[in-house]
Amino acid sequence: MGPGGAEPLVGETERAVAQTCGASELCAVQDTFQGLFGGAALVWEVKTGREHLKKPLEDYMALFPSVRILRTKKREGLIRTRMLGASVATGDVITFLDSHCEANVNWLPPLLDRIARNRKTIVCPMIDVIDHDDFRYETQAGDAMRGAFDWEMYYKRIPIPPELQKTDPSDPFESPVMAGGLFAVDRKWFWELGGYDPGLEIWGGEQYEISFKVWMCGGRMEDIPCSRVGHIYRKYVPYKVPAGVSLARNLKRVAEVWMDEYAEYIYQRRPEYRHLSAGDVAAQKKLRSSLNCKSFKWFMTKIAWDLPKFYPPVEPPAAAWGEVSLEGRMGDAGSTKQPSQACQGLRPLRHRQGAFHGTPQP
Ligand SMILES: [Mn+2]
Repeated sequence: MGPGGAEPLVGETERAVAQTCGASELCAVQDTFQGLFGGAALVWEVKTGREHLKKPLEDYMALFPSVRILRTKKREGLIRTRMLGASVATGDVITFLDSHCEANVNWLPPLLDRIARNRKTIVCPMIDVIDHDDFRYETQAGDAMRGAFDWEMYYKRIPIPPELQKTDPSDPFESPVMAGGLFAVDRKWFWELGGYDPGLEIWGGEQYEISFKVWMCGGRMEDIPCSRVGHIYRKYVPYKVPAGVSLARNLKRVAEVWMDEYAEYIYQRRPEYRHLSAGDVAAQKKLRSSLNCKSFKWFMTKIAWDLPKFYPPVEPPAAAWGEVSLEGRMGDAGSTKQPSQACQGLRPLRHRQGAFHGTPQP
């Protein structure tokens, strides 16, 4: 595993981003930040008009000899940019973070521990909320919840069902899909899984792709309550998406490669996806077959079995609707116990106060 010394380094580099960009522009840095243990790399996409990401950044990073700055030659989007960072990584474990994160105290060892026990486990830290406007830090509503999606492929969070609840709420728990792009993975396992689908453009759908893939192809995924990373949920997306690129295309790629007959449930809700071109997915399908991956039905039956209770693929008839107390459940989850003393050394970075209001953005 990577040296523990990498942890403060990553914290510093993230703070460096804040310093470099100035408080008001921290969230304007879209480019992907990669923490690579046994060294760290910052991967920057080509940008114009962001002078603070040029020489000032190079000068600051010179203070951290193990950090390499890579720059893409053209706009690649976060997915291929992450792959570039991963391709130069040499450590046993790769950790991906967004560029607008602040790692909390002792966030790394609880992740590495789970990978050391089972190298095919992808692990996600708990994502805390850093407010877009004043940087205050707090847990998400409900804190520990499972990652899920509805059948338009919007990311959702659902309560941990009693069957999967641990006696100690600080214990890792299984999650069907990750929230975004904050995770650690055994480097070789990441590449055995083919990394991300390089045909995905800019942003969107990649968290489903990697999640379905790891579950269906012999691995597993966990959220780790003792590992906490703050993330700025932005109010707006501070970059432009090139013409002709759409989230729909990415989602259709993921559906076509991984979701089997369940893709139909998406097309029923989003008919415009049905005839959209997803590009060439032959290589991805071949990967799926060469890894001998299980079916999406298996995923829905064994891993995300609780998801249809909240987001049924086939809407129940009107008689079965009514007040199905999702709100009540959310309220219950809002009072979720905090991680116990088992999370040694875990302290909030800053005083937690106030409530988060805002529309989460990538
Ligand atoms: Mn983000």
